[in-house]
Amino acid sequence: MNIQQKPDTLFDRLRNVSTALALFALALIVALPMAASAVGMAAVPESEQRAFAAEVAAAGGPSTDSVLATLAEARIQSSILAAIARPAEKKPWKDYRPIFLTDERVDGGRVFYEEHRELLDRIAAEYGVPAEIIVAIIGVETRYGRITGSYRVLDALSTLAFHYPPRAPFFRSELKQLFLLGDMHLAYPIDELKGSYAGAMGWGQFMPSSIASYARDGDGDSRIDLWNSVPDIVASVANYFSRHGWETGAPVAERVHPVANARRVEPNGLEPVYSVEQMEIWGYAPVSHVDPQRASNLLVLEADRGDEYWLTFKNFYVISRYNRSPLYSMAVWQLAQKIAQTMGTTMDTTTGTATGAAAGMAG
Ligand SMILES: [Ca+2]
Repeated sequence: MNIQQKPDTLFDRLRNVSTALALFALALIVALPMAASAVGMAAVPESEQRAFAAEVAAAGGPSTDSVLATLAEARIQSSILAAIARPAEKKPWKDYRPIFLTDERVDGGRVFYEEHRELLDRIAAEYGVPAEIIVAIIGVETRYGRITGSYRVLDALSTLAFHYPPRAPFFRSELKQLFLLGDMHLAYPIDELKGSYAGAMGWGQFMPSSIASYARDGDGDSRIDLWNSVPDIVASVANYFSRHGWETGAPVAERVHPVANARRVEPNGLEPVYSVEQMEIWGYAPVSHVDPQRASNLLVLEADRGDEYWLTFKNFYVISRYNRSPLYSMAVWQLAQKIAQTMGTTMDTTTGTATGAAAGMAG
């Protein structure tokens, strides 16, 4: 759910979309008659809209006619197609890190944490996910709720579902889920919802499918409001991590200084598939002690002073379920550590949890 990206799998999928396909989609939209843009979804064959609407109705959503009426309000936005066609960030870590690890964002996290301390510590204990990880996610996604997206979600999802062939099935599914969510899961009527150009919503930038699967009612009013209820937002992010397998008290990542003739590790990726013991044999001994049997993987970051080598573990992988970029995961984790530091707690890198008198964490 990066800067303005969606939660879950989207970012990774986006980065894999070829520019050629994206430009093809853009060409299609540009080729549409002006009138089509002006009147919304008119350029989509009526049969396709009707089939979609009938599918939503059959799945227990609003009636076919109601869905069609809402779709008629959707506006195709060439700016959405342009945004999604933009090549995914290929910045090296040394240029990516400064975007998120700013004093302003760290201080914003401290303010947010202090303001909602009781809630955050309670939710952290309940879900077994460190409070500063939850705070960091909200900070990276939306600057603590300040930038939640200015696109109409209906426009975003309709545009991408019906006019972006490379990812149409995914966005069609998300649009369908949006209609199925209903009033209990959305703070506003569908045609008034605002979000990212990819349709991600609220302080944690949840896609409709993530709201359906992971959103939680944190304040007990039997509704889920990811725009206005901080308890709902915090509980939902914590639940997202918990449900994706966050290991309470387990490490996230650990620096390594490889030996000169360290073996190349390939493939390497986000999934922890090599034991720490194996990595040590290959020339990557962690700086601090880690259980030799713990599963890990190697991450190499292009930093200011040359390459940085890291062993990453299951919890690093879990962060990446929010956004498939390893840079994203590292930024969230380091921001979380900095926030913990400013709170007078220290996020122990060997346990992945905050410790200290002020932490108040049960996780
Ligand atoms: Ca609620």
